[in-house]
Amino acid sequence: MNERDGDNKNGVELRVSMLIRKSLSFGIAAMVFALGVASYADEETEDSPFAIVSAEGPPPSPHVMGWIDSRNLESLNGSWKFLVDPMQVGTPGSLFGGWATTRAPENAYQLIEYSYTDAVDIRVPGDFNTQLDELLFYRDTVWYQRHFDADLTQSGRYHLWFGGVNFETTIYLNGHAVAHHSGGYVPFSVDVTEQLQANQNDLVIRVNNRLGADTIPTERTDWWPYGGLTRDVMLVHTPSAFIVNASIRLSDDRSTLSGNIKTSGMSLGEEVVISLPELNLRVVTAIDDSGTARFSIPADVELWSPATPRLYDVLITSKSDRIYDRIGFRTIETKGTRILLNGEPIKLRGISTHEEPIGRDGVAYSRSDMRELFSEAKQLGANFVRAAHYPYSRHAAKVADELGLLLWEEVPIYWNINWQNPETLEIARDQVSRLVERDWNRVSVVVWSVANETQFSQPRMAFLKRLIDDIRSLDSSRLISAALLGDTERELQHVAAHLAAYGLESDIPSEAEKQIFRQVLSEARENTPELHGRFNLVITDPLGDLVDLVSYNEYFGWYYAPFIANQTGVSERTLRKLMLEFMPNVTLGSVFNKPMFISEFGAGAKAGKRGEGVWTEDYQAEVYRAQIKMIVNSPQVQGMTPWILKDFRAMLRTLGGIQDFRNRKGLIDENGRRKEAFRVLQDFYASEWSVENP
Ligand code: GCB
Repeated sequence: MNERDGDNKNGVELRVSMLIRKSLSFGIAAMVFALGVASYADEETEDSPFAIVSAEGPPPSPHVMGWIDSRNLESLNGSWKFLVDPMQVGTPGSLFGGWATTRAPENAYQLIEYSYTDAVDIRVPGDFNTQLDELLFYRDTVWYQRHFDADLTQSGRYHLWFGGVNFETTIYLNGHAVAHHSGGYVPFSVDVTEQLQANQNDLVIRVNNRLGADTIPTERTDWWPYGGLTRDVMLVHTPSAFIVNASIRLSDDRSTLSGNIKTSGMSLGEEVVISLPELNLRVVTAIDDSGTARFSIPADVELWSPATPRLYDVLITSKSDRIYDRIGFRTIETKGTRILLNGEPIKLRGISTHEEPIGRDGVAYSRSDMRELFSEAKQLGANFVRAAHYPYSRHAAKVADELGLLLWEEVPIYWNINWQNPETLEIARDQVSRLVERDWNRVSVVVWSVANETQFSQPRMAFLKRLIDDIRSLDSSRLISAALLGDTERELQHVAAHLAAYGLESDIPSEAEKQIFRQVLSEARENTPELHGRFNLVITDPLGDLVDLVSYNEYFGWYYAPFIANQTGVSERTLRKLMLEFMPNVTLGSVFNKPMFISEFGAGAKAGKRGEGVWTEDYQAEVYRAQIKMIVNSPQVQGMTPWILKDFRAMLRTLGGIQDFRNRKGLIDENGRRKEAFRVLQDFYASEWSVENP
């Protein structure tokens, strides 16, 4: 035994005796727990092949490893072993010694209270909530395990690459905690060259999908917070000197291609070559002292657009490395209240989505899932998709590039965020920069959205400004937006006053209801705008100053009537009927000289339910008709993404027989059955409103 071992042993013994003494006052269970901790600590010698460096592990590489599909990869997708751990007993240091490695009893007397060998199988990628019935609502710790071999005959570096893990994870390779990451949905990688073995690598991943007041998103979301290894897992081999990531874009005047190539291990002055064979372009550049190579070259490219989704082969090579992708080029900008794609005005005929496939439960994780979902958007006549409310897998933007769909990508800063917590801000900044670094070459992506329906406050402004500044410094070639909420209380008061005035002229309300309307009007405050038959809803949220596209979520025809009914006592039926008639008299605008965008409107309908009233396809279709009239009457509005393409799972939606934990605002149901409103929107998108658009 060498001196260091001796020291360790004494240290362990001291800890054991202190823990036992402490535990006596708490009884046997506490003592067993103390021994559990101590025996785990005993394994923490550096000589042990399964030494745990720390329970949490270091952060992953700070930058996204880009161009991933062109690299030397071994997929670690497939069947993994899976353990559920609601009591956190697998956490290293616990009573059971932690589950960070695969262990089996050495003899009949050894007590080990977990086994990966006998555990259930689970598919990666994919959420765990919908793979095992009992886990649908589960929000806590789980463990994944698999073995893999690595070909260590090649020199260079090995990296574990994760497309996204929801929501907090520690990666253990051969017993070492090699990385810890918080914040789901975005890719990260870690260099594991030092920990990798040729045979039988033991990869164990702890995932916790619990969300709280300080996480992003927070606990309360109107979508399913699918947990687990929801995206691809891969072992990537690179040379020692390698290209980490690269961005390439077209200049605003559409004359020049320029970009940055970020490298690791390359020396100053080393050559990097960028080529676009179809354009006969080849640029030679060199690494600067920050390890980055930059280039800029005149180019006459065929522009990408929804009508002509032209992509080019782009190759980047160095002495030791080579990466490749298919990339398109276009410009997007705003001019006053217009949006210009490739210098031409465009209206965004959009639809919102969640990352769920058609006809199967759970998260959409494959390219074909995304192709099927986005093809349905194409069938609708859309040229734009709002990928709400979080980053999707990398496949989404690739499919959109190919199909010719413009894309809005978003981070899950949704409803109530703890704006004042610096750790929450760090998670958000990490999500934003990883999303941008992953998709900055995706021509389809034209909007980065930093938030959805967040209430005004100074801390919120500071938080979101930080994110917007981060994005602008990483990528200035796209529009920034946020789905705003407006001043809901004031707006509802105005809407109520307008409906009252309108209702007095109508046959719909009863005499008693008209009496209430008179009362509402006489009580209408001074700040109610003139009741001249039109209602101009004007967005004033100061966040509008910081974004390029002023987006607004509104639910005329769906949510507003029950609120007003509760306040006034007028029946919801009357209010809904009046509202649908009144909506064409509403104009949506903002105080900013910027394009406005309706990022949500919608109504719930159960597919196949026909007739009168809410939840019917007929009512949903009526809401769409009225919304369309309202939007056509709003000159500042340059596009929209109604809520939503497909019914989606949501814990908020409990109504049995109708919702059954699904939000029913889809234009198609979960199996792809189209509702009447699909046809209404499809007809509109084929109409004159969008005729000049590509
Ligand atoms: C919203 C939210 C969205 C919800 C939707 C609804 O405003 O942005 O996440 O799912 O309303 O259906 O209420």
